[in-house]
Amino acid sequence: MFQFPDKMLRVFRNEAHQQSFEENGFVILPFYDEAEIAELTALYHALHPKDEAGFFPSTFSKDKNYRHEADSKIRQIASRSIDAYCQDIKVVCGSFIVKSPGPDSGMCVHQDMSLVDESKYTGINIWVPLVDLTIQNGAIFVLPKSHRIMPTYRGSSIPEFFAPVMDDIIDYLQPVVVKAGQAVIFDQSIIHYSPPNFSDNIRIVTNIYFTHQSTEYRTYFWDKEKMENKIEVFAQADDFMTNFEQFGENIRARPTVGQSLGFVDYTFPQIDKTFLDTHFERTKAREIIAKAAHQKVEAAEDKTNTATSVSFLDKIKNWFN
Ligand SMILES: O=C(O)CCC(=O)C(=O)O
Ligand SMILES: [Fe+2]
Repeated sequence: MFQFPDKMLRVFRNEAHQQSFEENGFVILPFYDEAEIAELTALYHALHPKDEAGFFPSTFSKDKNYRHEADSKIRQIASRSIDAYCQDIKVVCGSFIVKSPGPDSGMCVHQDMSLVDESKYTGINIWVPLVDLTIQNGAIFVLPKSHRIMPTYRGSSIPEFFAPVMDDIIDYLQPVVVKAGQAVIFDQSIIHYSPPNFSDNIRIVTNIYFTHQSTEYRTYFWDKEKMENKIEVFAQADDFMTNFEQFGENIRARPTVGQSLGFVDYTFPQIDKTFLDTHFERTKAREIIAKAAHQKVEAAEDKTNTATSVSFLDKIKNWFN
């Protein structure tokens, strides 16, 4: 097992931004102006004329042109604010994350996969909606300060330390309801959750991944059968996120790209309900999310039921059972 560094290497020019980020695991800052929002929205529709159902990040797309164009244009447009806020960093991936209306567009309680050696470095997302967020249309929920409760190696093959309390965590989350163009800049190890989009419109977000200038990409893989208490470490190229092809299907398989650096010990930590209660404040997150879903149900019931709204309604109802 590793320890987090005593002091995070600095990435924000402004000391208050750095402190807030280190303490809470995220910071909210103005990011895109109106022209940039319009340009990025047009870019999304031009690159991806046919929306998919559910939750669809461009990094999962089989359309390489979409992935690459999104990556380069988003980085280019975001550079104004990134240069203003950040220092000593490298930006490695820009992407769109879109949630279509419908009950399948949620993303469960999770931490993002590890992409750096977190004993020294920090992987950071700049997550910016291109529409004003509401609880209904796809706000993100975070567990403040959870980025430092447990050093972990993360990847689809590795069990999460909070797996036994995955559902209970909802009762401690805080909604982050930002306006179009405002960034939620968060540590990839913070626990977060994104409920389904219960509105009638798609929710487009740009997500930009960055880390410290000198950091190399790392990914982590657990072969349960072969190595009970060890994790295999892989060095990956900087364009890993933009090119990786295993996100869609065989995400749990050993990476077919990158270079194995050998094995590290891992204790597979786990927490329970008492741990949650001791470390975090209870919130009304569950109630707020349920209310947003029920508003959708009521609105659909008010309408003369079209086929679409009926099936959407049934799915939302199932989502709560
Ligand atoms: O876009 C969202 O609402 C959440 C995205 C997210 O957490 C992820 O893609 O890992
Ligand atoms: Fe995430």
